[in-house]
Amino acid sequence: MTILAYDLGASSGRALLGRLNGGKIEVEELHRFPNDPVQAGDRLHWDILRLLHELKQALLKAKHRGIKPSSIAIDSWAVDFGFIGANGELLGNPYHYRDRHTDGVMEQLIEELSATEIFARSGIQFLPFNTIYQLAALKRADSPLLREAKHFLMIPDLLRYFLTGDMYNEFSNATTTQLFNPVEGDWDEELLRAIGVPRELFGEIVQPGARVGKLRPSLCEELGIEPVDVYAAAEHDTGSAVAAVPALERSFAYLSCGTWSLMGTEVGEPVINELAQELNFTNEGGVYGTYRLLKNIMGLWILQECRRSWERAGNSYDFPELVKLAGEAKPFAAFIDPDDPVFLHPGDMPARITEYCERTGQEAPAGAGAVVRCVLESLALKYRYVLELTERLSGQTFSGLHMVGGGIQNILLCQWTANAIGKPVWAGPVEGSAIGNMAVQWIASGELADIWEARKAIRESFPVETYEPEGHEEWAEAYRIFRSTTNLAED
Ligand code: LFR
Repeated sequence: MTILAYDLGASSGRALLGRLNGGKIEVEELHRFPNDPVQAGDRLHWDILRLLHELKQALLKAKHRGIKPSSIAIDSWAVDFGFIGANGELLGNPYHYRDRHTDGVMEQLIEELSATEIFARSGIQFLPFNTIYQLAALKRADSPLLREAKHFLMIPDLLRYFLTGDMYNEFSNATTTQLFNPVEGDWDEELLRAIGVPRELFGEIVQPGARVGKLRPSLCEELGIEPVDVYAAAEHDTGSAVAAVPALERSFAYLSCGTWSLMGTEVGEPVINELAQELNFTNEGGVYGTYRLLKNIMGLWILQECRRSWERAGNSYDFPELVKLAGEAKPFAAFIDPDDPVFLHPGDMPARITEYCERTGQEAPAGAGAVVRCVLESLALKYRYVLELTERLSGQTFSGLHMVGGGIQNILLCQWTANAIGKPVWAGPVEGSAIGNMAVQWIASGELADIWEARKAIRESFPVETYEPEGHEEWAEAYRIFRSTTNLAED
């Protein structure tokens, strides 16, 4: 039996086929496609109908190969959404979370409600693009979308609705809105009241593993295929990625490495206290009652944007080339804090790195190799910082770090992370989110017993590369300089 997982990232999407064979998982890429946001006028949008088109292309490819998946699930990046109107149709095109319409809104809402109140109700870290601030921004701008909206659906909810005709809000993604109250286990009416968005827009919350419909008859007819069961996965890609961490021990640290770097640990209960708020950690809902106590780190986004800038200037590099140039550049020449707000929005990243270095009294890196080296070393050092915070907040000590996701193909980053944290890195699997998505489908259909059996199967099915730390002294010294130039507080 073959299952199908759709995993949509902020820069590309893919459809993977999965099979379970004597406890071993086999995956195969069926379809891969770019996910290019579109600037239209003043707003940055997701091309949601193009994404739906690509989901259908995957179904057609399966059909042409004579494959009928027994189930399907979708995961994607978090926080973004669309509205459905009274006639059941999508209103407008979903905005991209990096759009500037939320500028300043988080600060205003904190002023009105207090950070303590928002954090106590949601347990979610303060990121300016969280759904709560996007909705508040729409309300403040008196958006016609909000006036006409009847249903709020997050990106995978929306695509799933297009596929099945049924509307549900999936739990892991719902938590990222910062409007879900994990203590009450439902949408938070006070926060919704505070932003002036009607509670009625928000639907029933379903858990990862719930069966949430079948491909709708009109779609089956259009594509000439049979109906297939659709499940909710952990529809937040990070939730699926952490489900796929091949850990043997119950307490482990992970880094889900893609456009974003998400670092933290899995916990049984949300950690909502003063320290978590002060360190700006989040408690995102996960699979089977777990939460992810983690922190967002800007991640490979900065390099993706550098690459686009160089391309616009007529210099095209691919990633392996950039990593090679970085390996040849001078070590520890300049540092940035990847989480400085100047790196959040799309734009000329090399110029922003230069400005950052000038602002902090450093010589700016010159040339692609030096820039990439600066970014990768800074990321590795920021990982050490956040790992230390994770240990402090969770009261645990980790013997190493699990890395999953596309970013682990960058072996320099994996090695430098091991060097920076002074502990081994275990890297794999690359397709973490898609595999975690599949694991939940197999658990739902009874083919795997639970998440621990799934993690064991993942461990036995995919290569996990170990990186042992090297260069202890130099990295310890670099960390000291990184902390003082980037002004990161002492623990
Ligand atoms: C990673 C991710 C992060 C979320 C960010 C924005 O792909 O889902 O977890 O904070 O994208 O949605």
